[in-house]
Amino acid sequence: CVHNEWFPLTCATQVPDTVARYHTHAVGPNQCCSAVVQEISSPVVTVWSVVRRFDNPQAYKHFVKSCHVVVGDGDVGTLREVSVVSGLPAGRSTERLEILDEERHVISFSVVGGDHRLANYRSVTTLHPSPAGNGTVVIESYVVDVPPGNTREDTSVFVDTIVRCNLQSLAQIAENSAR
Ligand code: A9S
Repeated sequence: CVHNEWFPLTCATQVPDTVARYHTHAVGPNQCCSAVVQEISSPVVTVWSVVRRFDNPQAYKHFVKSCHVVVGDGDVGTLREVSVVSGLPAGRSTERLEILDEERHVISFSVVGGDHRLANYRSVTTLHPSPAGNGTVVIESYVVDVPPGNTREDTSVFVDTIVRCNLQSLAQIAENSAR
């Protein structure tokens, strides 16, 4: 099934169809999907300069201890190996760059391996100029398998929390870099 009912609910701004398309995921019977929206008081170019660095997720993702590119040079298909900070139910994650659109400000990656429970995770992050002023609206949506023994609800609460943390950290970094 294709799931995008959240879209008009979580995004107060008018988003063009070309953008909505990126957040429309095919969701399998044992998967869940959700999205997080974050307002940032910095221009799109500033936020994009942080988000576009597939080789440097630790710049704003606090759960990432280190990251090494294993194959590729930043184009689609590049693989990174991420080490996770201690205290999480994971040690490492192997991730593939799926979309990097420098004009539309879209980045997407999928999880292709690792020792965690988020199998078949895929996210899409898009940046939009905020309608009021020179800020940015970030939309990050994802789809993931519901791990055995968990509910769809557990899974989206867990993942939404991580994504919200990442986007709040992104906001702080982008807002501070402008000062
Ligand atoms: O890295 C992201 O953009 C988003 C998420 C949800 C990452 C999740 C994670 O890296 C942990 C934080 C380690 C949590 C993975 C792949 C699995 C986890 O269990």
